[in-house]
Amino acid sequence: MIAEIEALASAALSRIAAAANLDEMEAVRVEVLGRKGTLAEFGKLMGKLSASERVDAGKALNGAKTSLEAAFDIKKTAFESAALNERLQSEWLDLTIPPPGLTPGSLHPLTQIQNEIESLFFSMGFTILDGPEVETEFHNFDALNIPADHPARDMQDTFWLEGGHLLRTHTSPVQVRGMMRLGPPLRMIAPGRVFRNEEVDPSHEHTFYQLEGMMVDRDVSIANLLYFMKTLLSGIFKRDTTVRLRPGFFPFVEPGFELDIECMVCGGAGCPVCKQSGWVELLPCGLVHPNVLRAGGIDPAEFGGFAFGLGLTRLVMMRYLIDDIRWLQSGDLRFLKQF
Ligand code: FA5
Repeated sequence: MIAEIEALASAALSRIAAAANLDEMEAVRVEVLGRKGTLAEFGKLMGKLSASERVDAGKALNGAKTSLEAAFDIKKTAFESAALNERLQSEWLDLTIPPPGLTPGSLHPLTQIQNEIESLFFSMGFTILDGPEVETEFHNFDALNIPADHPARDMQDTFWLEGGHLLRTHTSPVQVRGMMRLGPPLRMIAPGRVFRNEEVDPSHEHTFYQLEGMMVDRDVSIANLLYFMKTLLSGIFKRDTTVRLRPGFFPFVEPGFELDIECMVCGGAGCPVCKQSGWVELLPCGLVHPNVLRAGGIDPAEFGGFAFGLGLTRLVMMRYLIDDIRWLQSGDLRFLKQF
């Protein structure tokens, strides 16, 4: 009987090894190990054996059972993990593939030009600074040589907030923060959003972008200022531009200039963007007023500087020949997709 059990076990082990799938293996299990299976039949015959034969046959039966169960378990685990792997392979999803039908977005034209100007000035040793959009009266006006009773306060219609705060009307307050934080010598630019309580028309928004620039050092002159203005314009337009420089009044510079660019939308012939004048105010600038240097903690007897306040939104209009400033904040995808 022992020999028969061993023969049965080894035949069953071979069938388990050869089974191609879980079903085939389950059939062998039921046939051999099941309640009515072959091993159970051997169990029933035990009673007919002598006591000593029963011990040996019992051991053989248990041994066969244990080794068959272990073989089943091992093979079952192998089948299950193969099935899992197959499923993982067939159901694998690449979540990084963009969904069909969606076109990728792009940077807003303003951001593109801002990035270009930032890398241009960064390459010339300028630091890029940021300032708060909600400003104090001190930084937006007083420190820029515009005291409370100064008529220049009316030049920029201000959105006033509570507690002496306001929405900054220009990026010039970042000059003051830059001087205070970094001290001289200083080369900085500060792009940012500014707000004015203005009538909106093809060239005026209530919310628009400027890019402030400032250089403070010993012996800074108008020649330095003009060099950086020219480098800025040729870097952005990559061709000759027609500009005109005229005196301009800003309390924080002395002397001050208005740098206008010939309107590129109409080629100087006159259109709604340039209010039929052929020129667009783009880049006011000048040499920093001593009072402003003092407010920034810098001694005007030792240091001088220039500053400019580029109309970034208008520059973008000139670069891409946009005939109405309102397109830029319209969120209209037909407009934005062109860039
Ligand atoms: C200023 O804001 C000064 N802070 C600029 C400055 C800085 C002068 C440093 C000297 C030294 P102004 O108000 O002119 O200046 O505005 C600067 C530029 O912003 C203008 O030339 C124009 O290009 C742009 N700008 C002004 N108002 C608007 C508006 N409502 N919509 C769009 N762009 C505007």
